[in-house]
Amino acid sequence: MPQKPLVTDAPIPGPGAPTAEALQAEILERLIYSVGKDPVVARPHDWLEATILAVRDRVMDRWMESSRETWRTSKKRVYYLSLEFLIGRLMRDAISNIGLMEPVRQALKNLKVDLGDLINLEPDAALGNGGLGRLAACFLESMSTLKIPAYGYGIRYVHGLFRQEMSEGWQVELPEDWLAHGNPWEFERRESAYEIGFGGHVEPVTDPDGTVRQEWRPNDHLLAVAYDTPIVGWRGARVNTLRLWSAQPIDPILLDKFNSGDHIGALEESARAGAITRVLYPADSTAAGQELRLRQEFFFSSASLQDIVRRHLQHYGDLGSLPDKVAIQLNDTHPAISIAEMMRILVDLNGLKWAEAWRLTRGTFGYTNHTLLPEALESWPVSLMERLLPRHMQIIYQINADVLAEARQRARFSDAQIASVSLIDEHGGRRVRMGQLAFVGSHSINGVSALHTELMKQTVFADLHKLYPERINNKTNGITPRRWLMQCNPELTRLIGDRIGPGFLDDINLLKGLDAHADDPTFQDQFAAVKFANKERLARLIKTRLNVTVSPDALFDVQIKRIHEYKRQLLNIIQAVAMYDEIRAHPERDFVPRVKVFAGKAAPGYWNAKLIIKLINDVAKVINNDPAVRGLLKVVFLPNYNVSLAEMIVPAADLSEQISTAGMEASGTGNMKFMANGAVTIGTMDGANVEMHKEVGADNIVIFGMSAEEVNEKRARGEVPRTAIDKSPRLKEALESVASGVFSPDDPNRYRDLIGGLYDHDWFMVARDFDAYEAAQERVNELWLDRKRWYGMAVRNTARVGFFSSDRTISQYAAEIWGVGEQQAS
Ligand code: B1N
Repeated sequence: MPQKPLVTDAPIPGPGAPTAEALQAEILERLIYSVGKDPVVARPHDWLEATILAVRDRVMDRWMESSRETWRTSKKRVYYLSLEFLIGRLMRDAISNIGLMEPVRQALKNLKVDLGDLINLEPDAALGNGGLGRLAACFLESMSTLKIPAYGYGIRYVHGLFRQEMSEGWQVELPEDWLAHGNPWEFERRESAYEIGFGGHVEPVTDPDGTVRQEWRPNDHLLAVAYDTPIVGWRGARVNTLRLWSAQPIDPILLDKFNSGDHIGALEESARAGAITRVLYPADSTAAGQELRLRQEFFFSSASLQDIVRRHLQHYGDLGSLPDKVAIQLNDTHPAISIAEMMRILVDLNGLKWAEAWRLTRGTFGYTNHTLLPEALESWPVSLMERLLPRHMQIIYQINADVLAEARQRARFSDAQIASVSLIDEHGGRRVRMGQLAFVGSHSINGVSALHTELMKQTVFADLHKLYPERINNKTNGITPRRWLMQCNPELTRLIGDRIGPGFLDDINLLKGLDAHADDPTFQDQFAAVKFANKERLARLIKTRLNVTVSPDALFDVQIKRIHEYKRQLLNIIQAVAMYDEIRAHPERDFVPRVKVFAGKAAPGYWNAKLIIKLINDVAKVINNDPAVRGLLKVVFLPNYNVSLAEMIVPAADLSEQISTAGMEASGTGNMKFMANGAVTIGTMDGANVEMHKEVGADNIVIFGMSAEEVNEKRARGEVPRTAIDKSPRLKEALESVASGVFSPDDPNRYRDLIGGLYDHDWFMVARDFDAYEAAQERVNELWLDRKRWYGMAVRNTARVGFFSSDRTISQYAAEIWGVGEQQAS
């Protein structure tokens, strides 16, 4: 039976939407003339490359037109500087955004190739760790969709985030190799190469007119070479550029050394340069404290700023208009050294006066903070900075002197307040605080959810906020509905389109129209049928990957995200143990069948996180194989969580676990993806959950646990968790069974310390939130059994997700921070 065309396949405006036949010819041409393969012997990767090249061609005209238009109209440009871009696969995104899904599918079918197979063959570009990197990718797509002239600047890591495999339930890290088959999306720009220096010394030089300048004379040089990838917006609205820098040696080989027989030494410089962009640091919500990381940060900041300033000068001829034509957004502090580098470029290289340069810098930069976790706040030893970036260290001292003088004179700060706003941390070894540097050098500092922004004002930046009260603002995160609804859930998209018409594709707020259908039994049945089909698909994947059979009739209860103690996967798995005990204790009773799905990577050096993965797998093994469970509970851990796996799991979820200790998850964005796909959230009042609760209404979300304030109080009082455990027999039993080795008979003490930590201090409030969590899970069961009630909630979640579109987020950045583009109602 021919498939009804996807609603997302509305052709892009303008003449000449290509037919399947035309696309077929283009793909063939690419295969023969660019890939160099005879169709008779072409392998799947060859077809993938040919298809990407053909699609890329279809984007080229718009790309060039976008850039021409920005030049012509002298529009302000946005530069999004991020050490991470977790873009995932690009082909389906691009094809869908230019409205060619069905013709490309048909073209390939004529060539006896399956588009779905090719989509799954594309490597998943994992140039990021988690939410922060994925946010940058959603923002790029939204900026193109909203026709905002923008560049993403990042690093072209040869190896993205490690591949995760399981060895007897333990995480093992293997190198990721997304470039193994080449990258047909990118254009190498040898002409856009910049010299980057490190080390050396600073020398005062006297100009002919008598002024004295500081000149940095680095003793170590390398090149930053640009690689450009087009990022196409919805319906091809605009095509922006993701520009990634690759480090290369200035001299690829030292011939003298080579000729004298030192063949390895001759390549040393090349290897040292290459090391800078070789691997992504696998740290998530932790500061990576390595010299190489600082080198990465400076390398990429310097290359990006040189490029930005060159482009600006080329068009406008002077730097005075920088804040009017350029907005630079710092994605966390990772590119914060850019503040000092911009000052160096303006003062040392372009002869601007210090005060003027500072005004221009501040007018140009904005800084987004993504975490309050103390261990994630970046700081670098002064000694390291002096050695690697001596001129920048001088500049930082100068900035600091100015800020501290202002704090003393204008704001009459006490010594304690001075110490807290200082760019130099004097406790222990002296260190440069990158958060403080980013703050003072920016006109806007934003948090990523309402709660997080409030806490920023009260905690890390309390004194800087007093000094500059107009700077902190909130921009609640969002996700692109193209990837996270239309592409990953085409059946739901089709169903919605059939009900309320296709307008929501262009204005996600129109999803609100679904509210009126939320209690309609026919619509509920259709919604449930789509969910069921997605669950069947996930069940097949679980069977193939893990050889575990799960029933799509069960409630799919999903927690997928980085593994971290504050995200509390431990709370979830302990609850699974409690449920296991309950099922066995009551063989006569009915229970709501559940499948608990986990996925996520642990930072390689984070022992407890890795232990939690092992615990999940140990518990899974026992529960999944115990006939006494009667199939009422299954636990699965899907390895190698990445964007593509998320696209598969999210549409199949009934329940979304967003259970971080309140006050610790800055925003979360997974929560929004589940909401879009009609999962009900069980969550704490943390991060963006607070705003989800407001948008979806208290009846359509299951909230539990302590508030951020209560967590704070309990911690301040130094209250011991033991009483909470003693008061909760079910928790006690579950903890004792884990601690005593019921799930780890091969090593009964494996979890003794992990569980012991819950008795001793329980920083993350696992024990003290347990009873509330269980009660909330009980409530979920009741709701699930009332089918009408459940699907009413599910539909309302999808209907009310509009606020969490990254189009809304980006419109707010554009209007309130960057001063660009048409404004869009939020
Ligand atoms: O950024 C996301 C938020 O939705 C999450 O709540 C937040 O945890 C995440 C050091 C980080 N904060 N900090 C990081 C990443 C890498 C690294 O090296 C810190 N990631 C977040 C988007 O706002």
